[in-house]
Amino acid sequence: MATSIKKLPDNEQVLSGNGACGGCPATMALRIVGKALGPNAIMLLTPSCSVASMGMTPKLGYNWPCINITFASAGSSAAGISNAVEIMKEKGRLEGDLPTIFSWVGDGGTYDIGFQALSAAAERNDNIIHFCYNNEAYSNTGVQRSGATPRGTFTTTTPSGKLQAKKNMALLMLEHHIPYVATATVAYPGDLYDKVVKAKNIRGTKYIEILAPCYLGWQFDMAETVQHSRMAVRSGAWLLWEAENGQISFNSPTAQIIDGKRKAAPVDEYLWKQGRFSRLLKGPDAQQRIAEIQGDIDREIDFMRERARITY
Ligand SMILES: Cc1ncc(C[n+]2csc(CCOP(=O)(O)OP(=O)(O)O)c2C)c(N)n1
Ligand code: SF4
Ligand SMILES: [Mg+2]
Repeated sequence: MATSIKKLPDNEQVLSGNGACGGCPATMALRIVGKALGPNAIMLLTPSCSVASMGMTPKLGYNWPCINITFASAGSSAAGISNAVEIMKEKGRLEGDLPTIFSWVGDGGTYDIGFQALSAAAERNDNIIHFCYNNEAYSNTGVQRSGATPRGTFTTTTPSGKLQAKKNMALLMLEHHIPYVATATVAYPGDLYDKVVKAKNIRGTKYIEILAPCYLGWQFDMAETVQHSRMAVRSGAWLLWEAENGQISFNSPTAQIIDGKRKAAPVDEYLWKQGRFSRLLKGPDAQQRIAEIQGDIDREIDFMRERARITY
């Protein structure tokens, strides 16, 4: 059973008054992450909504030392800082526990622009946590497609709906043989909290990806963030899983969908509630395109069920 939201610690690493939109899923997720990591951490950020909304020194919205870096260098910069603090500790120049070094990066920065350095850090198994908050688009620059954008989505660079399926980034990270990989989303805060606590206590590269439904890109009402997050999981469009040392397990309610104990909700309702699919749903080939999206979801569920049976 995941930790109840009522039992989460009181510490707040995300301070009130930052510049994010109301109902921002990235900020919501970061708040939970902060409760799990605590204050002894160093945060790296690449250009994104989370940078745009954090404010400026001395009025930063995040209560950690924060470093803004280029997209291409999140993996290498985090690795460098992690190695530096370990050497400082060895030399007696750092007292107390080592800080957790973590990157907080969007899907554009993770799936696309920063993938190379992240892949290299994971292959070296550098002692970092990479968080990808995945709002399925480049939101900060006006909603362009990314490798995480699902098929059929309208963005400013896919005006007739994206034609390609999204890639399975968490699985790609698992194939780097890192000790911990997990997916999460804001509608299940206890699940997210538990996964971050686990990652914090594991040495090596940890990758946690958080689905972050964004009202701007997905086109729904700001107050509905959590509802969309929950619908993504219930329809199987987002799967909750974790892998410790390569062994995949699924978390509730995805576990019941994978086991066949619960049917995934048809994707139709999930699509209809989001403006980003509206052009597709009004087109003459709507049924065929919905079927393609449902096909992507069904294939991914079948694939992950089989992939979880493989250990090495
Ligand atoms: C090398 C480089 N290319 C493009 C940009 C412009 N840029 C700033 S934020 C951003 C979007 C990032 O998308 P994502 O990582 O998904 O974060 P989100 O905006 O969705 O929070 C882009 C393309 C940049 N700063 N640097
Ligand atoms: S555009 Fe989306 S991700 Fe960006 S600050 Fe607003 S709600 Fe958050
Ligand atoms: Mg994004």
